[in-house]
Amino acid sequence: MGNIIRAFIFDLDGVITDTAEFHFLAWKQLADEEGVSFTREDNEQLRGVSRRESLSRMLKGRPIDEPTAQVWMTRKNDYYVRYLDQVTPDDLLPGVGAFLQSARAAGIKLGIGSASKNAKNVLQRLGVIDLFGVIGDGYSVVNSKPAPDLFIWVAGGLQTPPNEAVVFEDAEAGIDAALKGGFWTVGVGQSNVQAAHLLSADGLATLTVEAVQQRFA
Ligand code: B16
Ligand code: MG
Repeated sequence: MGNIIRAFIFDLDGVITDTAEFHFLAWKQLADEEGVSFTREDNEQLRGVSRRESLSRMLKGRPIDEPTAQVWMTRKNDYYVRYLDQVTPDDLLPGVGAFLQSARAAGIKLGIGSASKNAKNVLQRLGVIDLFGVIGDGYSVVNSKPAPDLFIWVAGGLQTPPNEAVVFEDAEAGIDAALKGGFWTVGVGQSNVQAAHLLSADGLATLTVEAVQQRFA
């Protein structure tokens, strides 16, 4: 008998919406103020990783004491949260609204697994927060992606084992986390990564719920 897919768990930034530009502008402001060089290319290394790990990557090995790190992260987040005021339902990535509605109509449980401590704020502004039964965010677990803990936490909340759930992720750290956790995985915009449990797609606009279910059945 094949697998029954009962739950979909979505990463937020890069899958549901694209807040990477706001993260970049906020880190860039902090970096400029502190005389640290930081480019758009550097920002690509920060996708999907926690705020603390993002700071380390921004600093590229430059030492920082922990109290200063905390102050700098608070400053970056203050800048970032100001940009979130601009987020509206129009900022859902293409195909996301229709895909979520059709998954719900098919009786699939929906969850979020985001590294961001701002995930609920963003989902609220996008107007989709009520579609998700469980929201795992930057407060939910200690070990962030690439540890599988966050997705397992969400799957537990949805009362669905990993082998009956699909994770949708754009970042390498998140794809590693999902595969390590034993989830079926859709790699969004990651056509170069290949694994037995992985389906690559440009975005939700190019997928249907049935195609995802059939791929992992
Ligand atoms: P915050 P995701 C991630 O979101 C972002 O991709 C990453 O750039 C960010 O550093 C991380 O959230 C933490 O965000 O500073 O708001 O807590 O892709 O896991 O939805
Ligand atoms: Mg992401």
